[in-house]
Amino acid sequence: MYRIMLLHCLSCLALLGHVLAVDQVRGVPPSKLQAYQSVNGQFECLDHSKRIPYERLNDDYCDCPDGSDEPGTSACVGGTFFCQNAGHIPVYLPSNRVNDGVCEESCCDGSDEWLGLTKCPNTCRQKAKEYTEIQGKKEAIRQSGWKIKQEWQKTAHKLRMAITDEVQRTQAQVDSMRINLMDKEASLEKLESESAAMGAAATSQDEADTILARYQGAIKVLQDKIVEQQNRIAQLETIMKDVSEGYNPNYQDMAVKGAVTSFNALTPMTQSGLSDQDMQELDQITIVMPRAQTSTSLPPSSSLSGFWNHYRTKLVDIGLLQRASTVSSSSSSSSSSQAPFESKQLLDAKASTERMREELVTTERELNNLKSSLEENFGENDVYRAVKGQCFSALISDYTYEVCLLQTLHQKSPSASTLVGNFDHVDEQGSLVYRHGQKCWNGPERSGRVDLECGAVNELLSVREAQKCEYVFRVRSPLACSGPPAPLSSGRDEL
Ligand code: MAN
Repeated sequence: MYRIMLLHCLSCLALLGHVLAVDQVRGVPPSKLQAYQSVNGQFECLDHSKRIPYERLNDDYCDCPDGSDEPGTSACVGGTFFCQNAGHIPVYLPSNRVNDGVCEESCCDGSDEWLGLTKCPNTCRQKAKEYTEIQGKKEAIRQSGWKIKQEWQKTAHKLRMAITDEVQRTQAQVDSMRINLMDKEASLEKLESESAAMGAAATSQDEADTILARYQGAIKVLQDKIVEQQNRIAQLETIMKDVSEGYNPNYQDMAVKGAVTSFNALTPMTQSGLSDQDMQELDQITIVMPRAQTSTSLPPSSSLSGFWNHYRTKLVDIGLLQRASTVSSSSSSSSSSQAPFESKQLLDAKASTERMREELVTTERELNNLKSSLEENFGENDVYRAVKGQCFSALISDYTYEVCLLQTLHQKSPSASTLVGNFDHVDEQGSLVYRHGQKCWNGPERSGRVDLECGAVNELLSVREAQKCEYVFRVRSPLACSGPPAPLSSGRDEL
């Protein structure tokens, strides 16, 4: 429509363009005016690609490839129009909004409709007033948010210091635990070799037990035979005694006389090989020495080995056991599969060494957690560290959503509380990323992102499910408030 009307008004447009060119070129910011001055009646496109007669500036025909000859019309595709908005904030509009019959809200001086197709009142004074009020409120919020954020930063600094101390303390603890463990392992190793030696002794003991049982059986049989023979001899002795006392020497029986003479010449019978005391000892040494499985009742290893030596000596003394070397060498292969002997002392040492190892692993894990906490991105001056665990919620549509800073996100209904995610990290934009929430039916695990904007308090503004089970939380918080704005630099287009 503008083009049709323009055809009817070409002469007045040319005139207007020429007049404006003297002091100000329409649609051009003050900072660029210099480049729009006529040089020998020519305008040089801003990309220096060509020069055109000055009258063709803003003539509603696009000459320059970069569109720079039509800053005040909609002739060039993708061009921009500078709206000065004196007294308020200048803006750039897409050039297709120029003279389109609509008063642009942002162009409060009405200069976008300069052709007069629509009458646009200058509302910049009112707009500036409203803007100042809004800015004042925003600034007040920024200030109080910033104040809180600075407090949080101080808290975060203290927390960091405390964690740093804790790292040093835990590191020292880990170092000394490592040394203690090394000592402990060395003494355990010593105990283990002692125990291995003891195990060899225990092996000899097994052999000895077997031999002992065999000999004990044999001795008992012999002992019975001896008793039987003694009884026979006693009977014969009685017979011979009767004969020697009652025979008739007058018969001159030489055989009887010779037997009686030999009987009377016999020395009295000696004792059997084993005395009663020997037999008692034999019974006593049937004690079977305890093995590993009954270790809790074992005597201390030193007394145990003493006992075994005594036991072995006794067996050797009474001739039931060969010297230890011959027994153990012949028996070592048969008992090699048995469990090694372990004293209570060794078992205790093993258990306490294992405990020390476990404690060391736990403390090392704590140390690593502390160290990685110090390396984590907790935002500007570590500020997020101070707000961990602060929770707030809002009822949005069907659910109450809860944000726990640096901890969890939940979606709650009267009947259920669904974990949207556990805190994972702070992304490059400063948003809090939560992951690994409850799995969606037929979908992924829930996850969420918390976008922050400046506010005097923590406040959940909105939640949207950007994709199924992926939620974006909009939160106001002092966390997003910045310090005072930098002073305005000179050479800006604002007035
Ligand atoms: C629940 C809510 C929704 C989600 C569906 C997925 O209804 O958690 O936000 O989209 O489950 O099944």
